[in-house]
Amino acid sequence: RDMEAELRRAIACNHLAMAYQPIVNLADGSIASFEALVRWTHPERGEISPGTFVPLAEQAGLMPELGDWVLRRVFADSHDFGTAEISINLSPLQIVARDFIATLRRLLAEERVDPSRFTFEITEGVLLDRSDRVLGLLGELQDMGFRIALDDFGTGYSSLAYLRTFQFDRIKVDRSFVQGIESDVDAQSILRAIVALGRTLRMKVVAEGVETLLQQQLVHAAGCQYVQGFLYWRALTPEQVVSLLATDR
Ligand code: G
Ligand code: G
Ligand code: MN
Ligand code: NA
Repeated sequence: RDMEAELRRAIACNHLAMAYQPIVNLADGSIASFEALVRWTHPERGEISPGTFVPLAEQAGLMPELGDWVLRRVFADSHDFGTAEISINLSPLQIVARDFIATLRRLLAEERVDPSRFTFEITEGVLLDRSDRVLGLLGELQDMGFRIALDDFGTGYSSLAYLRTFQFDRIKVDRSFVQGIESDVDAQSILRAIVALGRTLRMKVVAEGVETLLQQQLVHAAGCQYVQGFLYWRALTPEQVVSLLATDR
């Protein structure tokens, strides 16, 4: 379709950019890491949401190209971010592509970055078939030094089962839990239980979508140490990240 050709062109012509949303450590208010989020500014139509064009890229078979573009861009940007840690979203279709690991190794060598600075965020979709191949690939990423986070935790129908399938380094609690927390006492209990679960299974727990001070207080009371949301920061340009890091430390 029309949009598909335009996305192809956007990838080729660098009409895409990465934005970086800080993840905050509630213990001291410092920035723990950043989540890399892809942005598309169309010359006529303006900002197009990745919520729209990532699924489009997946349907059109463009995910390997888009995903490779994101990896290279983030690795390149990371040189200006000191030693800051960065999370990168991976599409299931990107991981299972034939040459994903080979491409990743090539990009690592070309951009000369240290894998231990990067966490890959994956959604449950990637584990749906629980194939040995996918688990093997995730293990291979960990062996290379990357960390793996389970994104949108709690929204799928077998989130807990996946924790037995793979040793994740982090879980990101979906924002629907945080946004219910003021009006729903059970939501706080659920968050508290997830934090305890994370601790027992040696994972860091990040709460997403914190928008109000009350939500922060309830999330903190539930024992959660890492938060992300519009209360703190929206996604920043690479230039904004550089100046933020210069003043944060
Ligand atoms: O940034 P925003 O909240 O609009 O993102 C919407 C959705 O797009 C989220 O689910 C997010 O995970 C996804 N997304 C954003 N950037 C990337 C990316 O670089 N790669 C992939 N695969 N998904 C992304
Ligand atoms: O699916 P994923 O967790 O990767 O989604 C990340 C998306 O969440 C980003 O597009 C980002 O813009 C969005 N986001 C980040 N903080 C908040 C928030 O506080 N509220 C809402 N509604 N969305 C947020
Ligand atoms: Mn994410
Ligand atoms: Na999420």
